Amino acid sequence: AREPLAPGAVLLRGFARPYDNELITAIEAIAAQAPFRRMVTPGGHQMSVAMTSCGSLGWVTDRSGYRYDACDPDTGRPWPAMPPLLRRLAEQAASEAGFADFAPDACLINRYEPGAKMSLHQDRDERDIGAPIVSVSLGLPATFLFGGLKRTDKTQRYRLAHGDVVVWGGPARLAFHGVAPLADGEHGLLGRQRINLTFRRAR
Ligand code: MD3
Ligand code: FE
Repeated sequence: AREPLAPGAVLLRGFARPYDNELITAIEAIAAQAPFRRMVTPGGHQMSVAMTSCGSLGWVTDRSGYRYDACDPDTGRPWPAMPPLLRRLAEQAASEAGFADFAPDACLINRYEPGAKMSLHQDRDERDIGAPIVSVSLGLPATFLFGGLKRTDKTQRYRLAHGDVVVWGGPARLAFHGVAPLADGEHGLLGRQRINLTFRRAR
């Protein structure tokens, strides 16, 4: 079922559920090679969300700025490859939402523990803003904040639950968005955490 959230944003509720166990196994294998870490923003704040990446590029931040890089700065090695299951899921979701030839080259993996949040921001480090971003939520539910093109625009709240996939393209692509502090809870597969995958075309 396709639910439009906003112009350009399509929610596919439960789209990833049939693959949840395999997705979690794949994420564990990625994290064994490129461990989750809490990075520092250019402003010097340590993020509450722990991150890793897979694919030919990974998103990183440090005191010098935000960027996509082919190597994990913590290990010096290339990011783990994007498992075919993850790539296919992202391509299928994009296609359901009207983006026929989405070819992600980066998958950022965010891990939230209770209390972790993501402040309002835009995703604008990708070269081709015409490509959508596909997000996959696993584990504990989160309150997602979705605003407008200006930071001060009013935000709407949506609950994103285990297995939900959202495709963000068109006019939604540059909207400000964030995640409210994660409420504590226990998820049957992931325990006290939420994992979010975002598939991107970085270059
Ligand atoms: C709307 N992640 O990694 S996913 C991010 O739940 C990020 O971890 C959040 O924002 C998370 O950058 C939200 C949903 C999402 C992702 C990218 C977007 C919504 C978006 C880009 C543009 C507009
Ligand atoms: Fe974002």
